[in-house]
Amino acid sequence: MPSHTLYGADISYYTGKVRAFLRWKGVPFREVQATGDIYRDVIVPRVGFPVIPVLETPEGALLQDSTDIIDTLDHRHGEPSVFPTTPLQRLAASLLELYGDEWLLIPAMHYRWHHNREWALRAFGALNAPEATPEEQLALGTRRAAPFAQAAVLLGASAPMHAAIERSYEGLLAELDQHFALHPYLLGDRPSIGDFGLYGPLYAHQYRDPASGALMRRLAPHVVAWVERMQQPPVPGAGDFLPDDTLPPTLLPVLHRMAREQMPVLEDTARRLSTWLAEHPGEPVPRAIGMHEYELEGQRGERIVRPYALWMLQRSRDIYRAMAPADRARADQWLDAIGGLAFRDFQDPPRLVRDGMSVALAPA
Ligand SMILES: N[C@@H](CCC(=O)N[C@@H](CS)C(=O)NCC(=O)O)C(=O)O
Repeated sequence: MPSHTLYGADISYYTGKVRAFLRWKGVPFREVQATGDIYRDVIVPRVGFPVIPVLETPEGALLQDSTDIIDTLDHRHGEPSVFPTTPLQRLAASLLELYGDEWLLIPAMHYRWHHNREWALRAFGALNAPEATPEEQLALGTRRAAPFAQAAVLLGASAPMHAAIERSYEGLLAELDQHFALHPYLLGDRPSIGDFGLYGPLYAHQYRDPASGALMRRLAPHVVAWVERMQQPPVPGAGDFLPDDTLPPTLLPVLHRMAREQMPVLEDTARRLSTWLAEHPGEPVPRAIGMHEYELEGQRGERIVRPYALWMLQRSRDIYRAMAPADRARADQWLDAIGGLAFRDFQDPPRLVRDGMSVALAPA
């Protein structure tokens, strides 16, 4: 079968997500490290802005955004799919993708830039200029990584929030460790889109970055084993989700955490985007529309308002809204058990499409 090309990097969150998916799905691909030359010659001219991962199909088409890449290839390459077909599992997997993609950015960026900084600067330099000396790489990495290091704070990891972020992350590790002691993947013996969403941060930052990896090995050996299973699936394409649309009880604390931490931010993001759209008719939506408060472990911080997250949420809301009444009743019971009332009653903004790293109004 002709090969795909994945432009990405070992240190990149969303490249990790896509790479693990391609391996599990058995899609042939080669990976090209996104060096400075690749950004200049391939990514920026063909995508229009600097970003990874980017996937080139054997036909020469470029796909950008881990979510679109996985949606497209999962569909194109057929069964077995990473999207459960039963309603509750499908919804839970989608919510966990959203949690991994958008919320775990906070601990992932915090640990990288506040506990692994020099290592990360060198890694950025080595990626950009593989042939340069270590000193040149450190200097280059320091320049190239500046926006990413600053993003940690913009995403919510200002100094007064550090302790809360670490409490929350260690709590999550403990919950996931209990879960993975009993199940190989989130929903049984097969990885779902939720696993790939969580894997981005938990592999590319929290397992690979040295200080974070040591923490994970100390606190959560079963999470480490899951990361390693995801990294090199023992048998690609094998395994099933739990029967009868079962959600393992050990997943409830994780979903409860998601509902508690991320859902209020999504609600406020929707309110702010609706206001912003009314005040800026016809204008392109920026990646961030101001700042808002958020709360973690009882501590209040500030972060940028990210409309993109609402496009991800819309996918979960579509699954919920399409449910038959009996399934919806089961889903509501389950959402009540995880504190998910805000999701049930979510005040959806106008319908959105993805527009690069932001969103646009869906065509009427
Ligand atoms: N939602 C996108 C996010 C891609 C993304 O943020 N990639 C990072 C590297 S892991 C990047 O290139 N960021 C550039 C930027 O934020 O300007 C996806 O799922 O692919």
